[in-house]
Amino acid sequence: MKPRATNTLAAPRPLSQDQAAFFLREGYLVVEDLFDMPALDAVIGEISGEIDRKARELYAAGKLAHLHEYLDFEHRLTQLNAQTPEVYQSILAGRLAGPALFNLIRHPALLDVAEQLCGPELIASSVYRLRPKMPGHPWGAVPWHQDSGYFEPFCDRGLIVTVWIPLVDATPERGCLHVLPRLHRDPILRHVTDKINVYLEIPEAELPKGVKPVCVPVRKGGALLLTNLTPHASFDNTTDVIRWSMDLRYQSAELPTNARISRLPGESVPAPDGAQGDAPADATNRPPVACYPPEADFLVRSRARPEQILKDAEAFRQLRQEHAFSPVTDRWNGKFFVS
Ligand SMILES: O=C(O)CCC(=O)C(=O)O
Repeated sequence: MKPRATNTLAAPRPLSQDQAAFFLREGYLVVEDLFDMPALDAVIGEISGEIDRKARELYAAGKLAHLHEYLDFEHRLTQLNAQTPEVYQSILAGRLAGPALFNLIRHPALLDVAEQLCGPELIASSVYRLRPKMPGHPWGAVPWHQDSGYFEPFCDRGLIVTVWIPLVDATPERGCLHVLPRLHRDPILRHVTDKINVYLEIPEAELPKGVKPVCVPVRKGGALLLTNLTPHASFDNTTDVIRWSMDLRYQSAELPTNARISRLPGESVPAPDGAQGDAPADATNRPPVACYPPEADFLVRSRARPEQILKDAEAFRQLRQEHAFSPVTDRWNGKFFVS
């Protein structure tokens, strides 16, 4: 993957040269102590509030016998899920879009890092996910994949940075991420539907031989950065603590995006006819809409069009809710996957 040019003017440089070089060489980087605890605790409070709201709704409807209201964030959902999968499913699919989450996506320390890697016209990619990895849950383990496996082929060659943020300490026992380093400059690997029909996966036989997976624990407050072509996976959570995490993504406005922004003179959107990425044959006349069209991107930092930055939490909620669904190219002949 060709690293995108970064702004050399007054851009903040939160990553040291060694850290940035490590990321570009290895395809991943752990940044310790990126977040202040109040920012993370506000998100935890928002998620806990949503769990409580949904649990009470199901309790009132007679679908839940026990609220387990005295259990903490690290344990409550497991007990609720033992009675009904509905709370877990609503959190997973709920597209939580509250103010604390919005503020985390716009957290200045995080945007400084994203800007350093992606450039100054910074888009928050539509793809952000909340992952309560419950002990023993079959959806907890995520097979080897590259995030680009889920995105439009046009965007394979651009950089979309995944920022994986644990909301509890992510240890090997709790199922932290594993990565395959130094593969992100190679062409994308083939993906297929996984055995439980939930995720995409790289078939085991097609995983490059001789590349040793790296287990990457991350403490609460830190983050793991990945490129869109870095193969990664996570395995079982063998503890009794829910390994809560979020994954956010950032890209340059120079990549296809459905963010509501005006185009600047000379700011190019790659053509789908092979100029960038591996556009499928049937897409030659299709304009690139976004790297992930099903959901809404938005501008989070800009020097060239600061008035178009999304700053209002309610506008964020509305944007996410009202976005007209548009499918992603079915490049692996599978069904539509959302994460
Ligand atoms: O959190 C996990 O276990 C998997 C995360 C992941 O695959 C991703 O962020 O792309």
